[in-house]
Amino acid sequence: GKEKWPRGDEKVWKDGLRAADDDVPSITKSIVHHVQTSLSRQAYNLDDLGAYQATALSAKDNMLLNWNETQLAYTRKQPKRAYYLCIEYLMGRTFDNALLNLGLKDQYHEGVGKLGFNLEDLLTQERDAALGNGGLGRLAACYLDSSSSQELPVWGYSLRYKYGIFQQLIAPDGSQLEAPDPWLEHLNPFEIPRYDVQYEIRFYGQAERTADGRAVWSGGQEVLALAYDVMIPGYGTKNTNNLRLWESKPKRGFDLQSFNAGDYERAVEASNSAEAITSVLYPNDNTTFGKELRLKQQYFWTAASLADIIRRFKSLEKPFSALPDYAAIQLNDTHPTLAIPELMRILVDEEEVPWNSAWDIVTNTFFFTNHTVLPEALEKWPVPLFEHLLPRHLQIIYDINMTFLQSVEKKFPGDRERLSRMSLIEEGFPKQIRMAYLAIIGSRKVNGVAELHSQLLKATICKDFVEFYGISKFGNVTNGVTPRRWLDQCNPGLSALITETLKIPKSEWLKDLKKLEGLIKYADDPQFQKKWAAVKQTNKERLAQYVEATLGVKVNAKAMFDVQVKRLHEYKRQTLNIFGVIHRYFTLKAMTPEERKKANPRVVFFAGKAAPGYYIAKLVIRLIVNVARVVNADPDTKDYLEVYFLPDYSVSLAELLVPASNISQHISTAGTEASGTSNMKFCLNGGLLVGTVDGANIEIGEEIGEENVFFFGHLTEAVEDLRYQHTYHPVPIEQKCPALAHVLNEISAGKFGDGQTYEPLLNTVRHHDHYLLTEDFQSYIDALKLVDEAYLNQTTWLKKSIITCAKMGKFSSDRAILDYAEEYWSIEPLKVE
Ligand code: Z15
Repeated sequence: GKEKWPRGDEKVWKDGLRAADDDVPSITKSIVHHVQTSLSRQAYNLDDLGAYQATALSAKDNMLLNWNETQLAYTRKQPKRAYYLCIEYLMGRTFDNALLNLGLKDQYHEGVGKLGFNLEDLLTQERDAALGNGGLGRLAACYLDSSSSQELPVWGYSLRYKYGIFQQLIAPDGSQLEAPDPWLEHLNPFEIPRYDVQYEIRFYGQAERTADGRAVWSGGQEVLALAYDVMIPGYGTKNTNNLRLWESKPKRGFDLQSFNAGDYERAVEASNSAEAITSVLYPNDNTTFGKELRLKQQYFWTAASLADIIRRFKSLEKPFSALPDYAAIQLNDTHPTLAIPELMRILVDEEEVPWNSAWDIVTNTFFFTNHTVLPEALEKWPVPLFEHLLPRHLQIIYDINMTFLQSVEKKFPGDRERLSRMSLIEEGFPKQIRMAYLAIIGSRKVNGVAELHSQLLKATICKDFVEFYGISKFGNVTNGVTPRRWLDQCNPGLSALITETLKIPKSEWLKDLKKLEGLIKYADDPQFQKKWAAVKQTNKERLAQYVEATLGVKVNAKAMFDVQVKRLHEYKRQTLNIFGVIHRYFTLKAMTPEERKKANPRVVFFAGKAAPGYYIAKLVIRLIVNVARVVNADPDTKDYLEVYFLPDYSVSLAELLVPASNISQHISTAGTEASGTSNMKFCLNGGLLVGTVDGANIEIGEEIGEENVFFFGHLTEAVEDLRYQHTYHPVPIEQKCPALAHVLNEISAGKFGDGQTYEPLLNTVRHHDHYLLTEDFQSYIDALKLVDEAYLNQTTWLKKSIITCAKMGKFSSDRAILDYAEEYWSIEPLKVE
């Protein structure tokens, strides 16, 4: 029979239970306690870092109480849960968000003050948790915030990288340098190691087939996965979900043979190889990188996560056929696709479920989101590499493929072309496994991340699969962002103004963002406009202060702030922006001082990291830095144009930039940016959008009205044909776009430092022009001219800004996560009382 819990005297247990420290005296007591015990320090000599750690530990205690209650409620009520598998979580800082969500910010402010510290200073002691590259990882972070806030039972699973995204340094010549990000070098107050949650993960070895399509996988290397939990508090609720991160460890008694043979060094090396798995985040965004260690990361993570999910399911004592009633597993991009053959392996080899029943369970448990249609980002793994590392999984994939192709043959008899198009194995030397196809056929449903992207998916990558399965397997969930971090926290001035104007508590509109529409009726109100403008001005000055403190330069905060911040990538076309800046510079130079006085002063900010091996992207950074050097030093234009490249873009830097923009640029070649999410953040903070008709820009335009957006450029439908023209009937750039030709020639001629340096970059535009700069440059310049004219009239500008913010309700990640919960995972909110 079952043991009785708790053991011992129940009353003694009950007496030991703590309540949350939510009044100021209890908070200060708990902080002092942590200074003395957890940190083993004392009041004298305590610096900001120590004070931050003790204060964060005290806040963590409060979160833990909620976490415990949430998990207990899940265990007791056994709801269906969703698991969000994402290889990146770009969390940023936790502390401020935790205080906001716990509703304890004021109390902590006061308590910390009593101890002689300033809470705002302590908040900046925290290092960003930067376990992600860009949009994909930040989206996952927003979705966790919304899951807890909407009281949905969702857990995240990922890897606990020892080093997050590299720190970016800019050398004097403008080159990007990369330094490691040792974010764990101090205590991380927000993680809980779970030494009782460990799994053995195997690599390499042999797979020997037994009866009924089963097999035994043995030998090879075994490592341990150790769980670390990160609490995800919800806003205005007790619900606190979990993000479980795996760390790789050598197995105890690891390579005992080498120890016995007296080869101590070899054994230690092997332990290093185990620890290497979760050592570093791969710094590539929107491109693949076929390294064995990356495949090892993917398997290590999905195998540990599945072992954990299956262990939890087994404790319910239900038949495996009920798995889809208790678990939905979201595959975020193809990186966790190995979970599909891994679940087949567990069910068939270990649990002795017949193959067909196992496949039925699998295809009702997984869901797949695609985040890009760029061909270079579609994952394929060479069969020889894969077979060496995961021999049993290759057999399973071959078996899945065979059964699948038989059913295709049945539906489309004799269509050999179709079979080879749809096969999980791409023929060639070597053969490659198409991970996206495996994710599609192994999932219940598939979705894209904005309307246009989901349409393109159905028309391209998924076309054959739509014909095979029918359209209803393929859907769309437009991305969203959390208004807690991306409005209330990063822009407290605007948040307060909104609350005061709507005359409802902020907790209401922050959880029901459509309520922002209540601002529309004030869009013309001069008093309100004045306050709105004042908030923006304060935010611009805050950014200017940061730039002065970090770069040592004074920024003209009266000028329009024009921002493009995102990963450096050719398809995102930071080149278009910097060429536009050069064009503007030449135009200003050619004016008389009198004419110049009528110009709209502008400060252009760039920030973003380039993948360390992405040569062209790094050249773009170099060009921006050197253009900035020349332009900012020119007394003729100084009052009208400044350019800055802010190094080491991060979530925390975004929190300063987003509230300070007058306009932001989202100018990808049409059809290339699946969604974009920073576009949503800028608009939510009343910045206007300059963009192409691409990704979520389109839906933003639909919501806020096209008259409030500066759209330009060719449409997706035109792109294919234009590229064809460029390849087969090229027209010299001087003829096609003289303004752009002039810019390129001046760069070549050495106007911004040695012209030779930039030739490889300039040639991408002169030849092929895959991203169609020559086609869009003139309309881009025209759009920026319209921006200048519109900005001259501050009354109409402010109206646009207010309406933009007011109509962003759709883009809350609460809406997005509820969409996943209802239309995909079939999970329901479970309120923790
Ligand atoms: C990434 O950040 C995105 C897609 C990817 O396939 C990879 Cl590997 C990384 C981005 C998209 O580029 C962006 O358009 C989208 O908003 C974001 O994912 C979140 O869906």
